[in-house]
Amino acid sequence: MKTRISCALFLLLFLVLGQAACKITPIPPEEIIPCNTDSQCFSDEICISNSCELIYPGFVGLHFDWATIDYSDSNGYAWDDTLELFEAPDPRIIVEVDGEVVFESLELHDTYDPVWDESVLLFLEPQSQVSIYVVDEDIFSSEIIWEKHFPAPFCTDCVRDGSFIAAPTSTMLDFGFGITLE
Ligand SMILES: [Ca+2]
Ligand SMILES: [Ca+2]
Repeated sequence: MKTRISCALFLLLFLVLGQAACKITPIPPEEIIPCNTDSQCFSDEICISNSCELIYPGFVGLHFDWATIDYSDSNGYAWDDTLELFEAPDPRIIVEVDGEVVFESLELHDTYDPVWDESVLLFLEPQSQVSIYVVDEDIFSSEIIWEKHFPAPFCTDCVRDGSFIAAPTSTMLDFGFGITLE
């Protein structure tokens, strides 16, 4: 009989203390900040399934469609001389991440309106530095038609929009170039 009372008291004490302990240290619910658009997230985040997620580290796809190149280089001369047979450039795209070449497109020959239709998938960290070049490949060297060095984190606005608008330069008149989050 005495044992039963002791057990009952112990059980009661356990329940009371347990409840008290639960009240003292409640488990906080996981904080979820819902979103409907990217603008509700921080600049390095994107809204996915109503949740703000960090963009990097992550995969980004670059798609190079086409370009329109001016008839002359930055000095006003033809891209190639008679040694190359044709004056039009021989454009190729090169992508570097942290100074290392990670992608080279096909070299197209003698065209001011190249169409590459090529893609590359990059795994980028928040601090990754990306550079993109369009070069005219010559027999012994190459010359830069267009270049852009993106500060880290890589083009978060482009990733959100799924596009990149290249400002025209004197040598590169237009550039059809897409950026997508993969
Ligand atoms: Ca050249
Ligand atoms: Ca040429």
